Amino acid sequence: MLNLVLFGPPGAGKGTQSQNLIAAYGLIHLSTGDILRNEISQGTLLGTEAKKLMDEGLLVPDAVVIGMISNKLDANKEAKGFIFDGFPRTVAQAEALDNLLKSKKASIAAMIALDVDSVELEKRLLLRGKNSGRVDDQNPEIIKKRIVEYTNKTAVLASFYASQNKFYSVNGIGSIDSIFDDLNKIVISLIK
Ligand code: B4P
Repeated sequence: MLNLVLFGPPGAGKGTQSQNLIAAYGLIHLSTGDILRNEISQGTLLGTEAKKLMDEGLLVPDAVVIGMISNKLDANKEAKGFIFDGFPRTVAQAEALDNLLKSKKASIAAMIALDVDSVELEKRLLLRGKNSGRVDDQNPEIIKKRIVEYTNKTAVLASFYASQNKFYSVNGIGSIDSIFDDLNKIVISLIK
């Protein structure tokens, strides 16, 4: 089983590169952002509560996203592996993920970070906000708040996975194809 965590600040290209990795390796894509947006579009109670936080650029409570991931792992018992996109985002989520995978006799092979500076992030997210209508991508103040949430709560996960010798990083600026080539080299080295 090949389990990868794609890591990086909001707008780094995690969702974009996940699509390339799925096409290449047949992994199941678990994006907590997409799952939450799906709950919002279906008007569930969870979605209504999550929307308030997401629109403000804040993280959704750990227990909510850990429960969602646990359900998805149970629903995909035959998977060849998973790409975790936007999860874990806190140390509590990373520890919960390790425990969930351990109970299935599996583990994370690597966390791969996409390295992108905040000027480029803001530019990408505002552009997506214009095209997609995503509320959290339209306001520069909300985008800054998301980057602060990342710096305060998520960036520390690089050392969490580095301490397990599972941390890799690639330059996330450049063409989507050239970034994928760099990601792919790491994945090939992992499955050899
Ligand atoms: P997410 O949906 O995870 O969104 P993201 O971080 O903004 O996106 P990503 O990095 O995937 O960027 P993408 O490829 O789309 O989170 C949204 C919110 O959900 C969070 O703020 C939080 O409230 C909540 N949430 C989600 N997971 C959670 C968790 N685990 N715990 C708590 N709360 C959680 O790329 C962005 C843009 O850049 C796209 O338009 C793309 O086309 C463009 N792009 C990509 N690569 C490019 C390149 N190489 N060059 C130019 N543009 C590029």
